[in-house]
Amino acid sequence: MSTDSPIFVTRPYLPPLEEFIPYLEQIWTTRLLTNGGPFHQQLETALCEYLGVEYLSLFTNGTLALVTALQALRITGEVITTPYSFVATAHSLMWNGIKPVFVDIDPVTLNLDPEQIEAAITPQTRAILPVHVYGTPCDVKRIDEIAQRNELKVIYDAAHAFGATDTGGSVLRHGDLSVLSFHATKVFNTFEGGAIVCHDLQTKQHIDDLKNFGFVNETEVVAPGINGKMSEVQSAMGLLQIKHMPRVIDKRAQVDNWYRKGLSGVLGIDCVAIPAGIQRNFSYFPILIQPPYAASRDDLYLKLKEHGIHTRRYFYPLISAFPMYREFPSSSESHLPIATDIANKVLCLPIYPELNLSTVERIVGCIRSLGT
Ligand code: T4K
Repeated sequence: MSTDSPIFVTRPYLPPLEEFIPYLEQIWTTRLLTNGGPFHQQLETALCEYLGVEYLSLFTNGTLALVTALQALRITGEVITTPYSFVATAHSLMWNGIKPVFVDIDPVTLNLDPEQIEAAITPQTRAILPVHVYGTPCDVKRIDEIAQRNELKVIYDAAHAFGATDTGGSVLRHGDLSVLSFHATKVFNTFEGGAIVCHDLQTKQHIDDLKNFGFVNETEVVAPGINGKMSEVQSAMGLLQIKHMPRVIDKRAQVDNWYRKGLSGVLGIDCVAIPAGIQRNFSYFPILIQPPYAASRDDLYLKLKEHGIHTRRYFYPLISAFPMYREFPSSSESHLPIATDIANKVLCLPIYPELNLSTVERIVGCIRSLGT
């Protein structure tokens, strides 16, 4: 048993408290607490600029943003998605009465395998809901081609992809819509929070109406919308967090680099590959564990926990293995061999800006010693 204080998979970044007080003072003065107040408006503008996107609607969390994104495009029927994600991805479909159709993932990127998508399309298919897992961009070009050829919409679950870019710019520019999460555990956090990125003002206005119960003015309601609004305290936190983002991402990059160096040469431990031309956000540090490493993934997970190192098995179990999904024909393990294999091998190591070299060395030391 470890006597050191526990190390968790993440530790939310918080700017110095004194920098937040002036924002709170302003809220206390204006009494504008929510419903599209001034900080909310400023944050939408600031995020568009920071992320390099044109239109963005803030939400109170990523899950409501996903649910609303599907409603905004009036998606029904079946949607093709990945089983290798946080359960909110598929839950957003269920909340809309849509049937998820799971297809397998690519063994390198761990994202939806475009090869498998086309075979899963039926006359009921209306959209594809891929996830940029760990912030690694999907094969957007091929997904786009498949969607165009089959007249399908594409909504990217970009919960992990804040600030990630490919050679053409923000990964959020792809698809019809992209959905972000600003949860406490994310690279950029507003405690809870999320957003939908879209390409035109009309769609943004529709999304804004949907997140406000469907009101278009004081007396008219045009759709059964939800309350998905981000509050002024959350928005103020976002405005302050943006100022710290470059340093936060640099620090994360350093931790990523320490792990890659420290774990190189450990047989049976693979760091997930870095695709070329991608600017990452270092949101997670997943490793894959397999023989000849001496311990199983679950043994390593438990042993590290005994040492006070709380890793997470994101994403095990697969979404398709949860009771509300496992009866779907597309959920069978034989249909999802790669995702099943990866879910049994993956472990996400602690990564956050304040993680120092000596702690990373301790984590790496434990992994090295348990593997021999
Ligand atoms: N799509 C994808 C692909 C997602 O990954 C997510 C969320 C969503 C959609 C939905 O977005 P949101 O509706 O959440 O905005 C966490 C998060 O709750 C969840 O946001 C995230 N994905 C998922 C991957 O991870 P848990 O249950 O693993 O979190 P929890 O509470 O165990 O936190 C992990 C560790 O972080 C803790 O051991 C300690 C530390 N922690 C956590 C919190 C919340 C803190 O130090 N402070 C904190 O406030 O789900």
